[in-house]
Amino acid sequence: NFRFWNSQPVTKIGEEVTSHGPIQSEKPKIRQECYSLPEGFHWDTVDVENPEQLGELCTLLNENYTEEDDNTLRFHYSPEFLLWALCPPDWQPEWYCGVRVDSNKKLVGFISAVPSTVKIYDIEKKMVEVNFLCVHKKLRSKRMAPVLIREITRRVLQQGLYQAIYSANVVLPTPVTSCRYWHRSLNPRKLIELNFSTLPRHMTLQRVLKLNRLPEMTKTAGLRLMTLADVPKVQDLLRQYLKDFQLLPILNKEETQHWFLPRDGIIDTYVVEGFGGVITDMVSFYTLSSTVLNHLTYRSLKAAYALYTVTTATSLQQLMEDVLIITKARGFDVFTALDVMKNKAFLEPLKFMQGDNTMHYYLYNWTCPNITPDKVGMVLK
Ligand code: YNC
Ligand code: MG
Repeated sequence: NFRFWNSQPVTKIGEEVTSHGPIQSEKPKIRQECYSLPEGFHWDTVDVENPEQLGELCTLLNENYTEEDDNTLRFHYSPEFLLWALCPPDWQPEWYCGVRVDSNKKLVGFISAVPSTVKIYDIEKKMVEVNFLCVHKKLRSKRMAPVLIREITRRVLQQGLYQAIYSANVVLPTPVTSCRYWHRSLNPRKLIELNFSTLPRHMTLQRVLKLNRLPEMTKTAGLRLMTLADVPKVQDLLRQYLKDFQLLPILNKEETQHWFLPRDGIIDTYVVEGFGGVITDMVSFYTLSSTVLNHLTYRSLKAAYALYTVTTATSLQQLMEDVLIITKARGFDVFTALDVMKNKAFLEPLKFMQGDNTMHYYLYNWTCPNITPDKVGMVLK
């Protein structure tokens, strides 16, 4: 197996790695023409600034991006969310690579890349983050994914970048790290009724509700939403805090603003302002809702996903508890975090439960020793 991946510059499964660096020469021959698609399909770059095309991308993802387990929940990507995820500073129009059906022009395949500077151990590299690889459900297992991956690679190489970072919940050659999802119930009754969580055999609903109860009020003085004026301070906090991890993003001002400045229903960042206006701590999360299918009571599930938390003056556990209180008050049903950075310190004390999914992180054309989750300072969307 891994017929495709074995042909790519990625670490082989089981390979012992002690060195750091690219796998392939940095001046590869770059093919001038697009890779060939099966008969009946053609390439079409998705113009995300065109609302109609962005809408088609939302539809493709909303109907095909979630791997169904039992057909009850599916992610709901809004156009605004996709603009946030797909258009950070220096985004390239050619990197939204779509596949359409010749006859009816329907969008049935997609892959994207956005620019990102990543530090891996001691080396900083300008590369891309690849995301939203999607093939329509009716076209699965036809080797369309490898064509999409080759084509986005070609388009990235053309721009003079030779590495990529990406994540998946499947095992491929070869994860640089594998992190677990943890979930904190904010609305346990609803999560149980939706089968998102199960009532432990020896527990009653009443006990679960009591166990998950949160204080009414937040404890951290000076906790408030980030504003535009906070961008330089948030950038500094992140740089100082992340530098000790083995995998981290290097963010300039524009990128810090893009990824952290609050956008309603998409990205939230709270900061702690101390005496004299110093920003001592920050915590950020993004919002991704799911549509609930075929349920009498509920139509959607609102989830928050932890991004970066930096503390210098506040206790990490207290800050995260405050965020749980805030997200609960704002109508979120669940708060999800990975076991990256220092998160392990608060997950169990704050009653997060380990989820079933693993997020494997991968590097393309880069090899380095495996990184443990507590040394990971980067969260991919
Ligand atoms: C996956 N998630 O192993 P082998 S994550 C990468 N990422 O190849 P076919 C994947 N590869 O084993 P299907 C993958 N899933 O022969 C499968 N593969 O070597 C590999 N799901 O292709 C698989 N989105 O077309 C096999 O499979 C080959 O029809 C089989 O399509 C797969 O965005 C997929 O989970 C995932 O839409 C498109 O199942 C489809 O099943 C689907 O026969 C639901 O493919 C949505 C979903 C994936 C989310 C993501 C990150 C993608 C990273 C891609 C790699 C980027 C490399 C770097 C490029 C730039 C380089 C520079 C410079
Ligand atoms: Mg296929």
